Amino acid sequence: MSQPSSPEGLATSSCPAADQVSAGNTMWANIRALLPNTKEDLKLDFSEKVEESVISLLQQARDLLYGAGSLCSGSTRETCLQVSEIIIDYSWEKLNIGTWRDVDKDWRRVYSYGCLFKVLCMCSEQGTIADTIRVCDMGLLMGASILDNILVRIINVLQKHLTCGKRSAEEDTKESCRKKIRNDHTTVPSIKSKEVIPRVHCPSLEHFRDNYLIPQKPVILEGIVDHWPCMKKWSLDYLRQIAGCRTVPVEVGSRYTDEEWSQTLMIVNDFIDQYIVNKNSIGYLAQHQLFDQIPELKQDICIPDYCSLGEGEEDNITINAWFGPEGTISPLHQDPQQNFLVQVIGRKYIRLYSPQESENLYQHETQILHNTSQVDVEDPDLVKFPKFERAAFQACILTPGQVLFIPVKYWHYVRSLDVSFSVSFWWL
Ligand SMILES: O=C(O)CCC(=O)C(=O)O
Repeated sequence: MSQPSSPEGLATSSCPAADQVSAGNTMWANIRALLPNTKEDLKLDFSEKVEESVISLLQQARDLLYGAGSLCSGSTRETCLQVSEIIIDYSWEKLNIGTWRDVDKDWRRVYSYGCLFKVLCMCSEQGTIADTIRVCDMGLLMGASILDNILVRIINVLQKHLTCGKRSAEEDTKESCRKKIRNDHTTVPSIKSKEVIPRVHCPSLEHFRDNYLIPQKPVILEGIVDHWPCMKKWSLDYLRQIAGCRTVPVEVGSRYTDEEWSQTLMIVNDFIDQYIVNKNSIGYLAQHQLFDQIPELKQDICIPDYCSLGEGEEDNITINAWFGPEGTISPLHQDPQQNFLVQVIGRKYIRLYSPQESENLYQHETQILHNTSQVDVEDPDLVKFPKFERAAFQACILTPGQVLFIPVKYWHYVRSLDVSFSVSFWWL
């Protein structure tokens, strides 16, 4: 994108001030190049749900950005920062009224614009890069895509100038010694031969369709992901390197049915330090936005070919990340899609119950937990849930490189036996 030259376009003077750190100048120039050339190109179109007063604030921030004063001037930057913070605070309130699915997408876009303007003020002032990335991540997590995913593109530039995700060789060596120690304390359940989930090596599409997809039978596929870059690349060091400073949602507590379970936002480096290296308690990075938020991670995985057997569009496949220490538990639950659960790092103990067993599984009665069983699978209260004993199940210990096919509505219980990273694909 060419640089604007008129006063109506973005100010072209180097910012931060000339002859300051040249790396900062390069960074600002690279970020500025991502913006539309003129203020008219930065359209602020919203439905009538967004009040006029909010649109005026957005226009004011845009005018400050493109005006003659430019963000290089302290007072312009200060005003723009204040305006963007008002936009962020006001739209934040709108995002937090009612349930998430009812939040209007335009308010999420307003929030993202607020974050964008704030980020531009922070970059032009050479605020700390990690703080600036945090604001971008908030825009990505809570907002909606704007200007061709500009927040992702800004993070790409910022990360090139970042030092906080990178650690000294000494620290890395110490940590990799620790992390090679496999977990020998965890109880690894034994699996009876009648419970074993069958395994098949690289089946053809037809073989998979006729023997597993159509009859809706679980199977472990082997040899189909060995070539995925994640299988060789992903490690704690790699995650720190590409995502160490990124803010992500984390589930705190060993299972979401526990009363003390909660969700929070955390920096990936802190998540690894707290839950994986120091093992303070259980935290689970379990989320479907990770691969959109951090496209480098998405480049390391592929969509399994077998998903083409579904009737849905590839764009509708949901890709989830499941990263956590030994001992994370996903309580017994069912989902309305077919699932390929790909094991990348560590092992997981998994139990599957067919949908026909539902009446023996005592699902919760509340709407929100209706897809989840009340039974603690590995320590069931058989007085309270007597029929659970009758429920037939299959089980496996899923190891790196294996892919478990979980048919639609199949009940699944998952406990990690090691530090583990899995990726699941929900498709129809
Ligand atoms: O790996 C886990 O903890 C849960 C996976 C899961 O429930 C899913 O992919 O639907």
